[in-house]
Amino acid sequence: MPDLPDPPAGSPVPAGGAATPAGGEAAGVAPSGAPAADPASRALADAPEAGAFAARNGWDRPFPAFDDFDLPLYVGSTTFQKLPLVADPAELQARGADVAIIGAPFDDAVSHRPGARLGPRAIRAANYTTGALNSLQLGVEPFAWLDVVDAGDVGIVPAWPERSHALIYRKVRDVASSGAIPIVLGGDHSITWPSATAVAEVRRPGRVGIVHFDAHADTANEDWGVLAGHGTPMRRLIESGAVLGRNFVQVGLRGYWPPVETFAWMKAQGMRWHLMREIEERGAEAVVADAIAEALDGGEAIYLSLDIDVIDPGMAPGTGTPEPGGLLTREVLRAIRQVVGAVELAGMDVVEVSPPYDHAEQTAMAAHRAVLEALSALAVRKSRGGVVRFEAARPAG
Ligand SMILES: [Mn+2]
Repeated sequence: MPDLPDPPAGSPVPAGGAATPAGGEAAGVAPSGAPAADPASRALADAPEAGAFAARNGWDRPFPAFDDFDLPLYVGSTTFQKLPLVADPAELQARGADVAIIGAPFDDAVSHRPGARLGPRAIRAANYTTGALNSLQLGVEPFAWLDVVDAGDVGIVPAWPERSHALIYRKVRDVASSGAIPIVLGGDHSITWPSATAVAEVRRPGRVGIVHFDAHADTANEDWGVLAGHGTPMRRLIESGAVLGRNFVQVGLRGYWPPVETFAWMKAQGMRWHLMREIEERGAEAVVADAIAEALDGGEAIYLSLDIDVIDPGMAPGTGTPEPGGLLTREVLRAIRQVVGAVELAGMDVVEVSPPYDHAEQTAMAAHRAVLEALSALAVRKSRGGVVRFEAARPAG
């Protein structure tokens, strides 16, 4: 905190402690209503000069001003870390930003608890530090190296999933086409279908691998007959040709879903997955290292999809389909540093944060830090002369 400047000479803090309210009893008002003759009088005229009370109470001191960027996160602008809002694709293109945060406040496709539509706003607000952040784990100030902006939310309306998915696809494509890395805040996991499709289309279909952290495979053919549920996006990505099955790697699966026939389909696509049991036995770091190699087996860059329910619900309860027995928050944050530090990141999403089921913002904070860990790892890459932006990007259109 900056030091307050010294108060001006003759600081008008009332002598003798608390001020007596003006006009109060025994305030020394002359019977005629004329100004009191006594210089110590606390009385004011009926129409005091502007600022008279400020001077009396000490509110005319030259207090410091702060940029919005440095103010607390609960004050002022509601963008991610109070970063500049750059929603216009042409402006984004001209600016040449490294990363753009996008909100996808959509949860019409959930199978159980709703609420993830409120995720982007909660994630953006879930921090107590602002300004020039300093990553202690990576020893880098992410915003000193990266130009990060907030591209705003997709203009979603409720109960129109086809429109929502189309608009998510368009906005992510606009951002990716500008060369900036899109980091999308969900929203339920169905948003990964349009989001990763857009990134793969800009980068080159079939050349983007996916590392997908989740308790669930999300590779069902349909949820109660619906093809675009939050249990189906990974199958749509592979079926449509946006992503190859052999470059699609899942980490953290556990629980009692999906059924055996779905795993048979996944195997037939060449997909690879790492159960929670394997992480328990080998440790997260070794498993994530394998996942990176598998996703890059033919891929050039990686799209990272983080379903917050990969974290144990004891640490991340604010989610729609909680599955006990998951990763620790610290393991997930380390895994993100590991992935982003090792590969070219093409895009990322953080999904399934449902604030109504959260406690003490712990799930929103985990999601927020997941984004910061990715940004910090990108900053390390750039500080070492590495590539962050996608320079071969084609113009939006
Ligand atoms: Mn999921």
